[in-house]
Amino acid sequence: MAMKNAFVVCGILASSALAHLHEQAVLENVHVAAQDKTQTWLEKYGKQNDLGYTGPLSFSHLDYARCLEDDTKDFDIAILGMPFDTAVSYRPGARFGPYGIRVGSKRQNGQRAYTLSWGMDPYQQNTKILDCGDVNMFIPLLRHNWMMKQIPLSAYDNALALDQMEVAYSTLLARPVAKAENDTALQDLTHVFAKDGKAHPRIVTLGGDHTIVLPILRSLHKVYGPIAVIHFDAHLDTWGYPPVGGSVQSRITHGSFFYVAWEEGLMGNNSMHAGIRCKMTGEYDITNDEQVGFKVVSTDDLDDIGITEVIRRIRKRIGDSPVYLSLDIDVIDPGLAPATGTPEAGGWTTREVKRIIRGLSGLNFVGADVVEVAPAYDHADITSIAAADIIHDFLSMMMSTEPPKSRDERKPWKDEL
Ligand SMILES: [Mn+2]
Repeated sequence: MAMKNAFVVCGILASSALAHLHEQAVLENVHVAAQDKTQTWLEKYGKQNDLGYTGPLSFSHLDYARCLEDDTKDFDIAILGMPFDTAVSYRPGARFGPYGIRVGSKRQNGQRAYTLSWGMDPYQQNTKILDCGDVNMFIPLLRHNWMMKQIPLSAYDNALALDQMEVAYSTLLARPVAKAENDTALQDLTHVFAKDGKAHPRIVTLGGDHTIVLPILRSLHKVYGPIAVIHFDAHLDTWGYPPVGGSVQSRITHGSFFYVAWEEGLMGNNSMHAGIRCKMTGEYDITNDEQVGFKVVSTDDLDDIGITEVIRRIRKRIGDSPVYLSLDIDVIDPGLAPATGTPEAGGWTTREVKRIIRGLSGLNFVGADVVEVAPAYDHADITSIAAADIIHDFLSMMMSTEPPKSRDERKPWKDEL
């Protein structure tokens, strides 16, 4: 035993001496390099890379461009922020949503994006994804005679804000796609549904309160005609209001925009809600909702019929229509996504929502969003991280021709003998 211990001690001494020599060599190397200044950072340490907690803020560290003013940048999928929150019924704060979701995406990047759930990496699919910044809500100060006048713009005038968002969305939709048209590497059939027969980019929008979907649907309608909607939300958002105090604009809120979209003929009659659990005035709300063109998968339906049947019902109703996916973060339980304007207890888990999204792959998506993230109510970025992760799923979903197989289907489990 004593002999054995002696060997161990010798071993430790030898390895510590080696470690010391190594450290000294590294230090001398650094010293010499600093003295002669011949080695640049690139030569010595390589490429300057952003870490999860460093670098400028763009979604998942993607290239960032102000695409609305710069038409030299092309893309297949654009990330676009809409920092609008002046049509909410309860807590404001979703104007910080695009910023919050980008913060939540900091640990995501294009170098390590493969997941076991998908069996793919959305950044390696011959598809150009670009963060196009936010719809500009710039408020100019103009000199008028001797007075400085502040011109009321979007945060003060919702009609103007809705027009800004529609113009911004339409501007990006009209850009040519980056990749060759009809490239089958991407599940991109936009040219099949577009009235002009051309491929159009797809936009993933960061909200903003849910009202932003009205100008988005107005833009999409000009390109595609009426489309179906898959709507993840705790609330119906199809409530129609009479004008308050004679103001037509006051009818357009984050709880009524689908009703207005229906009045304007922007949607087909085969849309679908998923995750509904809000309190209603009664069955009338559902009758009204069906008139607007929706059917409901409620939060509790998931327990009763299971995820596979939830996915089957949504897919069957949407069929081959071009479809827009809108996800209100309040579809997730407020325990897992507290930072939202109108939280409702007893929601789906983030994992359940992500699994349903995977099951929707292969539908003809023309655009998508995550809305109602209000970071001021967050804890440790939990909601923003969930929202950013869901958008990562959206990218994979929009590029897939069918739902990913489970890990077990891809590579059957074998018990060890
Ligand atoms: Mn909503």
